[in-house]
Amino acid sequence: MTKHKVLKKWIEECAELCQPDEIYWCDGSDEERERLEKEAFAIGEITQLDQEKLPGCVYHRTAVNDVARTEHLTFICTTRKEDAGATNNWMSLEEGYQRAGAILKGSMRGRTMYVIPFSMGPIGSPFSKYGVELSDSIYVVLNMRIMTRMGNPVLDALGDEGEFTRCLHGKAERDINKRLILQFPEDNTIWSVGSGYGGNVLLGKKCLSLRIASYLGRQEGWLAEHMLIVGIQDPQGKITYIAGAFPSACGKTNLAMLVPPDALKKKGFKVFTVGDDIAWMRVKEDGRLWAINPEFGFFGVAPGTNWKTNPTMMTTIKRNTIYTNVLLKPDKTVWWEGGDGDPPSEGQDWKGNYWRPGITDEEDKIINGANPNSRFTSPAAQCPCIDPKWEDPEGVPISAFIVGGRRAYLAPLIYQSFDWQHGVFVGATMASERTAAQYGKLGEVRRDPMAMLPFCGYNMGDYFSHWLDLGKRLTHPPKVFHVNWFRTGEDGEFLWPGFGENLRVLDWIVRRCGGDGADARETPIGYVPTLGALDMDGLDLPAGTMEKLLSISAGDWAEELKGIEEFFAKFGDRLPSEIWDEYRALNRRLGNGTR
Ligand code: OXD
Ligand code: MN
Repeated sequence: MTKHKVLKKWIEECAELCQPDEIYWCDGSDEERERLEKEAFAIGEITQLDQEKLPGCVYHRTAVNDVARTEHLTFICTTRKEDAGATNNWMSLEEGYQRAGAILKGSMRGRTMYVIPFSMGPIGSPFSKYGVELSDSIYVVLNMRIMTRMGNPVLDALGDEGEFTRCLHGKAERDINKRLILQFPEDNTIWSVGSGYGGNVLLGKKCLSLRIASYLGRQEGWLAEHMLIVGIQDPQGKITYIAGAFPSACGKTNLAMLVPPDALKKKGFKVFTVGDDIAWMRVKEDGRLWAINPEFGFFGVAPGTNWKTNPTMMTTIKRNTIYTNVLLKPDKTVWWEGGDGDPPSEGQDWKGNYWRPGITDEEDKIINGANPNSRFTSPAAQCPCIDPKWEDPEGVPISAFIVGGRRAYLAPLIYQSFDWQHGVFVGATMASERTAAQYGKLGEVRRDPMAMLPFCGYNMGDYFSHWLDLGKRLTHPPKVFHVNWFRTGEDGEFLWPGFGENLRVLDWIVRRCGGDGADARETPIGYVPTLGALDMDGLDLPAGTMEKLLSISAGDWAEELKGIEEFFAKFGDRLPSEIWDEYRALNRRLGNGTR
């Protein structure tokens, strides 16, 4: 199987702890998939869907108390607390191993431990990292086959002594009081126990590709970011790659798969998807930043995905897809709120209960058929607009970053930072307002630097320094832009139509990068398009809308600065002085003198 002594010894140790009845090495073959699916059908872990309408698709429900990432049970385990920093939960290594170990102990009795060798990134790419996940869940194996390159080729690539991230996952009792998601960056190790939900248990994704990888990236001089990667082909045929960071519920996956509006399509615009969630980026000899998507599939939120919001994804998920916690229809197909067509007249909801439209609970509240965080897991290769270079081991060159959030009034539709350092400040001050659909106070601003708040595996003050340092090595740094698709008018309605029309904004970005001098005016917060600078062919907005979308209120920004100052204070002396310089410079440009 493998001659990798360290790997074998580690597996023995984990087996000693968890006491599985059997250990099974996953080879990644199609035959294996079929066999494991059959086993999972037999024990009811997954259900086969209608193979004519949804070929290769299966259905799964997680435990009712286990439907989302549990950030309060997620810890960075480091020797020194300050290395995890103010925005992470911290535990010592000893406490982490001891507490999770006590839950894992003997927890796989009567079960099989699957050994899942996987690669984040194309096997053999200088960007890629290998991991081995041990898990007692067939659902995890089936998901990892879609989300990562998995099986024998990875063992071959690891050879006798290749470095790998040690990932141990045990479902245990799936009791929320016995659930821990632990990252040990100093040991290149992840332990996840007590959960069966994707974000907590597909350890290659958030745990490895963001928390552990961001730590490794700092040590090794590269970036692991919570970013989509999209290629925009202009009418001349030139493709410009953009990476974008957005907090959840801001349309990241939709943006990665944007469909050009007709007028721009006719001109020759095309959009290609490289990734929808994670980007790993390195500075190459040419002084540019190159990116890969380390993942192999999409683990996307189902509700709200439909033929209007994301037709590309709708096509992608018609085959070989795992549906989790959506509504199961009697004809063994699936449905979700904000999906297509009328709701079915009845079905089984995500909890497995009988469901029909309008059904209410004891408190008279409408019961959803699908959990709001229900998901699909689907192979990226099935995406109709997947970029021809998405598996290029060398990655794609990034010309621009876009960051953004939901801001009802503050931020204009688009602005460009003055330079790299200012761009890092813009990313560091990213924030999004909570919507009615989210917990917390409506309209309350959650600061989420680079959308990395729950994913940065080390002190976020050091993370800002790392960005600043990396910029010094770039002779052609990506330009940094901030977008806000969510600005509203006095009536509370969105001013900008969003979705495919966002390409008009991306086109302005591309032109700003290409040096054709797309028009902009300088404002205190950065460069903002002049009225008329966006290509509005085929889109008629009511008079005065563009003015509102691009306006900047010094008063609102003065308020914003107070929130930023409060947030930055958390980082104490780990916040780089350059970030405070940018804060003061913005304050000055807004006409508030020095603070
Ligand atoms: C995700 C997330 O699932 O960011 O991608 O939570
Ligand atoms: Mn994400």
